[in-house]
Amino acid sequence: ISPRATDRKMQATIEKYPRKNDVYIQYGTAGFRTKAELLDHVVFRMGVLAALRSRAKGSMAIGVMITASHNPEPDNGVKLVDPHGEMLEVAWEAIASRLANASDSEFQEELAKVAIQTGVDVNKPALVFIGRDTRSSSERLGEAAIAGVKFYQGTAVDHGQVTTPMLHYYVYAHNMNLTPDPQLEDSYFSKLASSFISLSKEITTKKNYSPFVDFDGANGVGALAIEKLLPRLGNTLLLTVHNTDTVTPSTLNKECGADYVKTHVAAPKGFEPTPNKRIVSVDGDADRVIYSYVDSQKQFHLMDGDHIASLVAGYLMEMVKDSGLELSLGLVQTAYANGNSTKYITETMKIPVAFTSTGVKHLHHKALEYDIGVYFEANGHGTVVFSNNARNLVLQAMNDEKLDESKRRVIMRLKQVMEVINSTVGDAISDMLLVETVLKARGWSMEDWEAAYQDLPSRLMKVHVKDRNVIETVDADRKCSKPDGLQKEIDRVVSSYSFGRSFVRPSGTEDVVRVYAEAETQVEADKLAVEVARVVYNNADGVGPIPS
Ligand code: G16
Repeated sequence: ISPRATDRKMQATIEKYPRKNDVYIQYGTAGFRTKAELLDHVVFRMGVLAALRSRAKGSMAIGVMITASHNPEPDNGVKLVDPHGEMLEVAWEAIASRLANASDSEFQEELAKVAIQTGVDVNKPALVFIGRDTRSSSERLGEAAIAGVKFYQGTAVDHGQVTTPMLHYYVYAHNMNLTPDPQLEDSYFSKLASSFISLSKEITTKKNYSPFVDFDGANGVGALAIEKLLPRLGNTLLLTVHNTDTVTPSTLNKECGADYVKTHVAAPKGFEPTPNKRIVSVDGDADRVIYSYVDSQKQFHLMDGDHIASLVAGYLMEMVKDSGLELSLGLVQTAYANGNSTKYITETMKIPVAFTSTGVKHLHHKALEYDIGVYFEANGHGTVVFSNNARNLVLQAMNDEKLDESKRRVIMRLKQVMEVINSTVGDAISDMLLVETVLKARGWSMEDWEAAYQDLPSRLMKVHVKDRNVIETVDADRKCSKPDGLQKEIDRVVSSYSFGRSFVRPSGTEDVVRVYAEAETQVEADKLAVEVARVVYNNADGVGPIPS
């Protein structure tokens, strides 16, 4: 295809996926996300862009994932996966937005400009992997993505219903020649299961650890994936799987799943929790995980991403010390991290914490600055990344015949832990296996884990406004720079609460402004959240009922 050519046949294909309205859509926190019926042209164009990106990356595979993750079923979304399984390079997000917002008649010209600007060789082959969640609109949108890839003369490989992290892994494994394409699924599950089983065999301390877990699949693709993993785990982890209805559209993420459990601070519906038994909830595309349990007094306990981060970082830190390896370890959080978690991690565990804006792409990037970078958003999205230096030192040490036996054992375990982790992106299933490994190694029950530190009471709220983009933030989302005067008002409100902290930011995935508040008691945290939500409502053209 000549990038300058405008062709009638091509125009006819473009018009099969017409841009139905002129509302601007932006590549946000996790790609494009909105009502599914508004997305056909966006997904088609992202198929085109993925083929272009593949050419720009020497014909390596690029991923296109159709999902709206934690959002309600009528929504959908699309995000691109770069060659090493990472999120799309930030500079290309603007290109994606440009193509998505071009009118039908301008699209070919805009595409030609992008091809010239990025200097792609349009004669090179292009390969795009497509994956989708279980939403009723996802199959149709998947076809639109395939049509987009073909439009730009690329090869589309449809991987069907997969979790987001599975697609990230497939892209990485293909480009790294780790496994032949027909075995990608098998390789993903075998890698997780075999490393988890090896770790489980080695760890003998059991004490208060029990292998029985209730798994909440959010009625989404995570429920399908876990069914494939289960037979491979034998009796190392005894999961009872709930919320597996991937056929009835209205059930997805409805009163269950990681986002529901974290936001409502409540057990998922769909089954009766057994007292003190661990509940593992994943979200609609299984890239987030939240632990919880209900005690014998029917009191609910939440173990969110902050707790997972401290558990995992503490274990890794101990291994680094015991191994004698010179490796830097740090943790990355966002403004949503509970104040007490940050205090515990920095003051008690003595692990440095860095802050970034919301969005795993920001955290991932920051985590790469350490040899071992642990990052988790409070909502359960996160993983651990290892530098080349860390990987090399571990491999060298394993082959060092003079190494003391106890150190060798620690290093072997560290290597297996690296294997169980999906470092390309947050992966609920891999994260669960990691948490289970640490709990087993520590011999901990949920109560033991929870005893590490106590969360400050907090509350999350959503405020509906006319245009959420009037709110702009700085300082890793912790301060509001626009509209004028809003931050001053928030500071005034917060100053009258003991241990009060609050911030607001426009969501990148939903049409709302998010409000976070924490304070000394739950009553105060709730009150503070409502007060700040009203400040937002009044200063940023709130719509609908006044927050209460
Ligand atoms: C996505 C992002 C996360 C982010 C979440 C909420 O998650 O990948 O990093 O925390 O959206 O973002 P926002 O507050 O901007 O709406 P998911 O699981 O929905 O893809």
